[in-house]
Amino acid sequence: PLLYSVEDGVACITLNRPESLNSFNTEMHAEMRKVLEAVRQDSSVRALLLTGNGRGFCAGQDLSDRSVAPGEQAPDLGESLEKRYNPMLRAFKDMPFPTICAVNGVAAGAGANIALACDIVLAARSASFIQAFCKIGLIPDSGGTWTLPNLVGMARAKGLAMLGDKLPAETAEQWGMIWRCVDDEALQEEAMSMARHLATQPTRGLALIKRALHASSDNSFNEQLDLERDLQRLAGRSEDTAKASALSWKNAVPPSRES
Ligand code: LHQ
Repeated sequence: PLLYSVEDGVACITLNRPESLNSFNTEMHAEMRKVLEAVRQDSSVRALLLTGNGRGFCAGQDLSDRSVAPGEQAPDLGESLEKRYNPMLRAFKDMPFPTICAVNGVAAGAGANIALACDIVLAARSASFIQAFCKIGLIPDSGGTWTLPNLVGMARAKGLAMLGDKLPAETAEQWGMIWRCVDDEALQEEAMSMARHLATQPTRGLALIKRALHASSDNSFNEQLDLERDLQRLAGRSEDTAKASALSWKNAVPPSRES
């Protein structure tokens, strides 16, 4: 259910159940867990690119998978989040290098929020985002209740989460929910070239940027200044910064990575 490769410092994960719009079943979860562990362990990886095969990016949970589908037997969906989705979302969020998502088509339910948990989201012009949860009586999960208000503000987060309307990629870009939308045929190449570029950059510094930005929504301005002081201290002592100062700020520097 997944395709996985590593090339030029870029780990590429492709969701590969196109017949069900790459929705997550038990097997895909198990494989994703293994692949994310492999990505973390592979010190040659300096950027991660996530995309989907076929006409959709990901339709979220596979609703035909009876172990988690909402139905008569009232399965414990909290357990499904605890065991499967939450570890996956934490893994994406905490990767010590940039994560890029190329949203090739519709991203619905957990699929939308997995995409939005990546650092940089590029979407095909024909793609769309749907917080489909409300239509089946659920709340946005996979980090959506944190990510959405952070990205688009509370008014739009509530509208998206409570109406469940399809948001076209172009509107998502206008709202600042994603980085950019690009022509469908250019998506994979642009996403790959961005991932390759990021993989050549000072990876440790990029990981520290992520940490600081993620912490910002929980911190006051003063707390954030303290965090910037601490992280900048680490950044300033890194090999990359030392090399950059020795050469010139404009020169490309070989990146180092935290394990
Ligand atoms: C699917 C799915 C799908 C299986 C399309 N499953 N087959 C977490 C923890 C625990 C439990 C519950 O949930 C969660 C998180 C969640 O993600 S909840 C939200 C789950 N996702 C949804 O509610 C989205 C359901 N899908 C849709 O609303 C539509 O398929 C969208 C709007 C995504 C796309 O619509 P269309 O472009 O019109 O395509 P389609 O509906 O015709 O789907 C194509 C095929 O994919 C179709 O199969 P078929 O054999 O008829 O061609 C669908 O049955 C299948 N499919 N989503 N989630």
